[in-house]
Amino acid sequence: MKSGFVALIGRPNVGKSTLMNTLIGQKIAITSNKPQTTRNRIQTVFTDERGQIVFLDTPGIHKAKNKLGEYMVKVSTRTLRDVDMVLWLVEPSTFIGEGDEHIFEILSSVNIPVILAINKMDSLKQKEDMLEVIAKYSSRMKFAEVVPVSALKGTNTDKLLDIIFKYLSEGPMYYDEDTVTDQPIKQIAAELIREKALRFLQEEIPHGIAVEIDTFNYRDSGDMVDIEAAIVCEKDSHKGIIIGKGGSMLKRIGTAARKDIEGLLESRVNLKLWVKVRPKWRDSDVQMKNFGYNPKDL
Ligand SMILES: Nc1nc2c(ncn2[C@@H]2O[C@H](COP(=O)(O)OP(=O)(O)O)[C@@H](O)[C@H]2O)c(=O)[nH]1
Ligand SMILES: [Mg+2]
Repeated sequence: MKSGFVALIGRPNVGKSTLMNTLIGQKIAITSNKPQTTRNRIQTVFTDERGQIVFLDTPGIHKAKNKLGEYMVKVSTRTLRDVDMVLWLVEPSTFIGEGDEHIFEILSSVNIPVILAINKMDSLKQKEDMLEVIAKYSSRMKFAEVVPVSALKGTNTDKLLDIIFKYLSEGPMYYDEDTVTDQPIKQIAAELIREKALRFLQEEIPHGIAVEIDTFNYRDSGDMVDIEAAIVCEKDSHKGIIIGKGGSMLKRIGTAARKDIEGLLESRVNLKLWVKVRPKWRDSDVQMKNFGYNPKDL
């Protein structure tokens, strides 16, 4: 059996979390069209007769604007120290921006295979354009393989799994075959709530949001889980927007999150949401730790 740890890296919003979910066939990491959706390292496990791949989804590598941002970049770069392979995701464009230049720099000092996945191939009309993108990146460094994929449509993702197994060595099973993630279920539930807030809210508000689960109780009857959670934001004005007119926004977030959490828990869910203000929590060590973003854990 083959096994190993594979880090997914790339700029925010290239589709790392979407690809990881597609590869393991289950939604564990939340995704959105807002950059910096993923904040922590999320580990998921793929097991079949060939062996086991442990994927590490990371926050995107970007220019940090606050302590939370610094923490996120550190998560991404530290992850590279403990893995057997890197899966670098880029967009199908021949323009290589500052963010990807920075990743070239980071990768120049790693001695493990790097697979380049050019994601969002569904967004390209011309096949020739993809060949140009491949040529552009390949001229810059030696990749183990370069493969165009669509995380959203599932194109070439089986091929990508084949390629990953090809470059892994024989090794032990790190998790039993039923394990899909190291994330506690309570944390996935909190993330699903944050995902809905990210999706429904405009622009700068989502970045200052965290979700705290206050209650998580399975009823004795076994057919209902009671969850109370707080959406934490940085300003009173944001609180008003999150609640919405007559509570409409909070209701929308709650309804969508409840449906997803019911799917996750395979049970009915009674979800109560609150909104709390914690000014500048993204620059507070104590608050960050409170929400599970602890630099000491890295
Ligand atoms: N068209 C297209 N969009 C994609 C694809 N993969 C991801 N996306 C979208 O890109 C956005 C960012 O995805 P996400 O996985 O959160 O990116 P991350 O920040 O790198 O983890 C979301 O809106 C996804 O739906 C793809 O293969 N094709
Ligand atoms: Mg992500």
